[in-house]
Amino acid sequence: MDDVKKDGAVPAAAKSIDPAALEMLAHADECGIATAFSRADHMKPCPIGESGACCRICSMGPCRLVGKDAEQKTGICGADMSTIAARHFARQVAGGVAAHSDHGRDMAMTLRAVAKGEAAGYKVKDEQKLAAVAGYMGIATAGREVNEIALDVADKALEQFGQPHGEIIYTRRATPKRQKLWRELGLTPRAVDREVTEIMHRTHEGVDLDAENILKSALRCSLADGWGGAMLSTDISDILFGTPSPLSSEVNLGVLKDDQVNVIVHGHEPTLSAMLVEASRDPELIAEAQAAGAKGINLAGICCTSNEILMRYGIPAAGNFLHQELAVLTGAVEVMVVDVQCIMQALGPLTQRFHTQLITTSPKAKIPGAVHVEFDEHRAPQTAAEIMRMAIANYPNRGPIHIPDYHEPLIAGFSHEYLNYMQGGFHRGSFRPLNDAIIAGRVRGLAGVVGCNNVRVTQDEGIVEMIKRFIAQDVMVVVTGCAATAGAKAGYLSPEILDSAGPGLREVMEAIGIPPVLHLGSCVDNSRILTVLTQVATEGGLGEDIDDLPAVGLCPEWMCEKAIAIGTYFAASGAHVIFGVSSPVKASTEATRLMTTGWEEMVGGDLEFIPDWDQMFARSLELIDAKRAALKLPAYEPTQFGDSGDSLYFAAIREYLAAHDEVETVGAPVYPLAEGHSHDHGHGHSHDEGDA
Ligand code: BF8
Ligand code: SF4
Repeated sequence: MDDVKKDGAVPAAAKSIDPAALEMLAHADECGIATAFSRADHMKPCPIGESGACCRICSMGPCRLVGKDAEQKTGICGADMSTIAARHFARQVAGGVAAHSDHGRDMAMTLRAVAKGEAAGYKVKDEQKLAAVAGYMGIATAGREVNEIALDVADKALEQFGQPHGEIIYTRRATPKRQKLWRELGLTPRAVDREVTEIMHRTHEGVDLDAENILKSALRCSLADGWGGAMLSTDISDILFGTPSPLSSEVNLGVLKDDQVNVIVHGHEPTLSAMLVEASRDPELIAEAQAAGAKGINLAGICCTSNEILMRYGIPAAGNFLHQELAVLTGAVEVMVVDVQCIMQALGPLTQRFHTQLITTSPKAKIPGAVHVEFDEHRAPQTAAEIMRMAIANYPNRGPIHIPDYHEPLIAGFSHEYLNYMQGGFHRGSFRPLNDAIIAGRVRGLAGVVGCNNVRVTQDEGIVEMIKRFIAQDVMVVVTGCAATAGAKAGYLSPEILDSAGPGLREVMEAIGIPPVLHLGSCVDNSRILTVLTQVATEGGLGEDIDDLPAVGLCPEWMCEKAIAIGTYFAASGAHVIFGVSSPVKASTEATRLMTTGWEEMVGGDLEFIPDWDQMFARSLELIDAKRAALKLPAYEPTQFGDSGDSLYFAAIREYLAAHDEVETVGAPVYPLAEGHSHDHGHGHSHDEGDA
């Protein structure tokens, strides 16, 4: 780590903790092919921009405030360091909010097309979720057809982006205390587009020149993401593709098959990729693949598109953000289909060195070197089949392949709904068991480990270190995005990991029947964490709001603006948030103070940047334990628990499942899920009616 930070260059062995990545990087060197990892060695981050000390808002600059007295200097217009850093930060928030929310808007557009019967191949898959969302939105459901309700939900969702009056409706899902606080502080977001536009206006040259005020508007804008665009995106994806429930799959580059047509989906949206899932299982297309000499069609994912189809269909994940080039380097990928976000332009020239065909699908995201097959929800199944045929036709063009033999089993597919169900049954879902466990000290606290990969730090190291240390210390962990994939690649989402958990945590997880590290989905699904925390806060015994909870949110390897938006909305929702890598406002003591102690006083949460893993972990426990103390809960005492473990019980079930297919496991612990066992809960656990 230290070598990493000093000169920006990373020694070969410290580029990743993932052996598959190291093997592929060595292979890249042998082939003389550059990757983000090697380019980073020759591209040091600009220390002025990195720390927030560079302003390029107008053409009198760029103004760069440097030197020992940098904080006493100003730009040509007189803007000081705090304004420059805060303005840049706020624009990062706006960029992230725009990205997540535009994704959410597209989901709403798809739902609208489905409701109007214009989107062949799609339907409302989870009617219960539709009913729940209609409930949040005040839309009547009694005596109405599914598509009628769906149309109203889609239109209400679309209103959240551009409504001229009112507040974003999902802010009502926050605790009453939080809603009141936001109103008093003027932080309740009004409409997504308005908040993003307003940030762009405020941070234009010569408008908002008060760092505190700028950062306050960044808080409000971020809430339009967490409780707006992203939350809508999650909900509508659940409505269209099913609310996730646990299933098993595999992760890492070893999921690519040397004898099958490999198709990788990469990006963020589930819309087209869900159709590709269907196409990959279409007997006619499989027969065509076989006629081309392959054994079948193998679909795998990268980044959050991967998470979307892993969570709902069990499609394996080939890797996270920094695996995108490595996947192409295997030579075994016939087609890489991308939609939006986190797609490296390097894929264009890289795929041209292999037989791999890069296919862009969004009118918003084209890449030189790619073929563009535009996705249109009105003819999605045809588009998916067309793409599959391109992949099949490309199979015979394969050159030498190099697939690293690493693939880990994982369990994914957790949702707020499922956790509710696991803890109380469908008709009396609750978080009581978890709350009681936290109160008793069996579970010390909760941690969300989320976000990206970043070549400036060792790939996956910070994420995996945090997960490992947290569960050993009886802190229950939820993961999303590339952090979830990182944890999975290192084996922390596998059924066996219970043994690495502390005694209290293990006892509770065995009792509830969930693992200590829960995969909650893609990055827009961080909204699921807001929902979970809100329910834990309102369940009773742990205060009244998110800022009372012994919980912390970490983004050890953050890379993009979306991560900044997420960190900010968690802080605005009352959570303590710690990011790694480096602080984008480091150059300003005042901006740093405002986002830490300033925000803590205002909203109860804050955003800190701690690049050192040991310090990050120590600070996390300190924050968790301070909340426990404030709640007057017993101090964490690991030796008290752990004698009532159910390992024999679990071993017996595991053995049974290994020998029996198709065993219904909803309502039973997810741990012993047999290899490859997954089933479709798109209808919201309707088979559990007897549970009332
Ligand atoms: O939205 S974690 S690198 S893939 S931004 Fe991108 Fe970061 Fe990965 Fe998912 Ni999230
Ligand atoms: Fe320089 Fe001010 Fe222009 Fe920024 S807005 S570039 S600080 S003159």
